[in-house]
Amino acid sequence: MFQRIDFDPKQSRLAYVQIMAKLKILEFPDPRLRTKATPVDVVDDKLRALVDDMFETMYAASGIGLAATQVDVHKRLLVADVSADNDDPYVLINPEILEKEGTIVTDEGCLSVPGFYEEVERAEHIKVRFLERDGTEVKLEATGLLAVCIQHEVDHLDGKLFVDYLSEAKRQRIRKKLLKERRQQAAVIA
Ligand code: GNR
Ligand code: NI
Repeated sequence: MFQRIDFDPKQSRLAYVQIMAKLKILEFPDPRLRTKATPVDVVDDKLRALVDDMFETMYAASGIGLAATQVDVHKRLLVADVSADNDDPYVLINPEILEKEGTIVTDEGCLSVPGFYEEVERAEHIKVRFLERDGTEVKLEATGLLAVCIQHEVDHLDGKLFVDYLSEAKRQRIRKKLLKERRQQAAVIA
């Protein structure tokens, strides 16, 4: 997102500064959430601007993670911050989960499935390899909520949602409720 700040008559061109922007989050059952994201090939300023917008969007929605898929950008990139004070941000570009160990059951929610929380079983410890926001490759051992969050976000990049782990009946109930809410919201706006 860019905002025009200045006009330089000598150079006869516009000057811009970058400003952050909150992005729209896709909601289940939007078919775009089923897209498999493709790897990021260059980590440049344009990608870092997207990362900043994703953090702004995630913090504004009080989420602990956000995958690019959720903001309709189908690149392999996610942000996360599971800290209480929103002061421990992680950027994972082209994440690959190398190892999984143990199991943990968490009451999961998703910004793309607003208002629904259900138990999901995941690995409790993971080892993940990714590029950081400066493009350097790192490996991270994550445990507990951070490990759960990264697995939830990598699922998004593969077009998968936490509701896919629930029974067909539960998933349909959630789908119907969300569609009904959206119809009612549309009626209020009209
Ligand atoms: O904000 C979120 N909370 C959460 C809680 C338990 C397990 C996973 C998550 S991720 C979710 C944000 C989100 O939808 N990320 O894709
Ligand atoms: Ni989610």
